[in-house]
Amino acid sequence: MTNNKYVLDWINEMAEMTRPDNIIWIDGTEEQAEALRAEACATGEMIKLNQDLLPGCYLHRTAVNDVARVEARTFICTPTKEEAGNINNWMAPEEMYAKLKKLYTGSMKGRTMYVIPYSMSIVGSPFAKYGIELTDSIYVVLNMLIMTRVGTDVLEALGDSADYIKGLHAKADLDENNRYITHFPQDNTIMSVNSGYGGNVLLGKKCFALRIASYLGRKEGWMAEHMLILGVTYPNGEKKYLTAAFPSACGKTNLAMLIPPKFYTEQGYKVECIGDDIAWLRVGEDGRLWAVNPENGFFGVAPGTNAQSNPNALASTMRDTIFTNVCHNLDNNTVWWEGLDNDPPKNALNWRGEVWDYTKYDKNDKVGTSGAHPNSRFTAMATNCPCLSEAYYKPEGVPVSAIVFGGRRAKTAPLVYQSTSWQHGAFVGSIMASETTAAAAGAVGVVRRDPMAMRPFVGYDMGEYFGHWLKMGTTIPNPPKIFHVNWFRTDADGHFIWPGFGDNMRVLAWILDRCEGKVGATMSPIGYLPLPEDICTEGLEGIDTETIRDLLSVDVDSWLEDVQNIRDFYAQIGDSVPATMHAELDALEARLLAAK
Ligand code: GTP
Ligand code: SPV
Ligand code: MN
Repeated sequence: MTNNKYVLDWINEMAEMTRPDNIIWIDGTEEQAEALRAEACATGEMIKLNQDLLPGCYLHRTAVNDVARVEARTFICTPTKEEAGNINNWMAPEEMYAKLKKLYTGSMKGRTMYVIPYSMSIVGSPFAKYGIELTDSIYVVLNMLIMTRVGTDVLEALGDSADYIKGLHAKADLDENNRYITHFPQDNTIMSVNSGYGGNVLLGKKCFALRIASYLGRKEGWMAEHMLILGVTYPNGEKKYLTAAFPSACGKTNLAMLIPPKFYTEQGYKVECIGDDIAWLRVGEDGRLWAVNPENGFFGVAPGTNAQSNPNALASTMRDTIFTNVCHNLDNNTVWWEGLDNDPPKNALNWRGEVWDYTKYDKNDKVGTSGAHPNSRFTAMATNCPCLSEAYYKPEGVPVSAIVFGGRRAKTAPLVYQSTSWQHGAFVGSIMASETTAAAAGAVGVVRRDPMAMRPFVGYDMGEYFGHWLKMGTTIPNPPKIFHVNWFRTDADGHFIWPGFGDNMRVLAWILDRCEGKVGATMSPIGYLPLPEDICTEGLEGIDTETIRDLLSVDVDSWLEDVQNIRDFYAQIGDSVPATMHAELDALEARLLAAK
């Protein structure tokens, strides 16, 4: 399929190490994909679902010990530890290569190695970057066919160049004690072994489009961020775009596809999706920041997705979708997950493939008793999404008016606030925190600092990454305004106060009005807050301006506690945290103390 010597030599080298029985090149044709689906069904790797109800849809179950990203086993292997920084796991490249070599050697004996040439963003576009993933998993091939642009045109676009990202994935024994997700930024190389779960093995996604790309972005003067991209169309036809960075399982897919409340749609407002997880951002010739979605599909959280919360996501999964670790309804050979509806299947297998008794469900032991795993996912083509924007197809992307940071905080963070400048906005991003979710292995619900929602995804030192944000600000003549939101404040009983989902439009409307200078704000120690009456509550039941006032309140004592926590976190990152960030933190503390 190619004469590219760099590609062929590397594949030979990897095949000599892993020793597959066959090597198959993935050409991007439907015929080949269909043959692979049939093969995966024959071996039990995938289950073909009811083709009348869910045409082109399949179910896959990962190993029980392999259901989420594994941050503790994810490494940035730069020549020095300083380059990877204190927040990333680091190992010297030679040492990691030696360790991996043992795990890969002979690991594909009796298996087939698939060669997947793929592009992140539109093939041939100026922002496109190419990768080749070698894998022994058909599931990975079929997911990559949805999540990225795969095929011979990628090899043609690459030509004789050595400028591509090498990715090697082997399932090996799925041994969690020998599971490694490793990145060698200097070598443009990603190596993943002993896993079969999405974020660990679809190497174009977090490994390339965030960890390697963030490293390249710093070198080349652009940014790779864990952000959705959406467009709002106004009644007069004008379009505005924003990006938002929320940690894993904190609402990016939902916000990206939101359907505004009636009050807005009746006036002619429309929201369209450009991307739900990753944005590559560059300064345009017009002096604005422009965003492209490098992906081609959605790898979305299934639980909680339903006809009310996210009808667009649900519609996206109705055809040509791969479901992973959801519940299998045996009565009609379809799928189910918690939060889909109030009608759990009575004759079903849980995400482990065991007979499932829905009456035993205990929300305090979701992993043990639920039908679908809390981090079960759907892989659906972007083009399936009813609200996909025309701008999705534009190689130059969209100009960004606002950047929104957000986390899952039961307390402290208000519904929305605005930073006072790019620099202050970058600081607001750097102090983000969120309760942990099932998207990564480990405890759930623990508040941890997650700067820019990128803690697990920065391919170099976190302090340097802050520095890159500050530096980018000086290169954008007309930068986006930066905001912070929190949909997850709870009342005394632990219930979410803000209705969220489609109603988040009410907050987006305020944000975009602020960008246009159309609405006022009050100054607080943390930044600009809306006047409660400026958040529209028309048509909202049980929420009035008083509730909004409460959602916008800034509790000085809990913020001062946060300041201490941020100081500790900055210290953990180390000396590379820019002095500007320390100065912003001191200034925040001083303003909070003055307000006490
Ligand atoms: P990743 O794919 O892991 O990066 O996740 P994501 O950021 O795209 O999160 P997603 O939109 O899939 O939402 C994750 C969970 O948060 C789901 O269970 C949603 O139902 C829930 N969620 C999303 N938006 C809201 C909201 O506005 N309010 C509340 N209460 N929950 C929300
Ligand atoms: C996330 O965890 O942020 C995801 C899913 O988007 S994964 O691809 O597993 O990283
Ligand atoms: Mn994500």
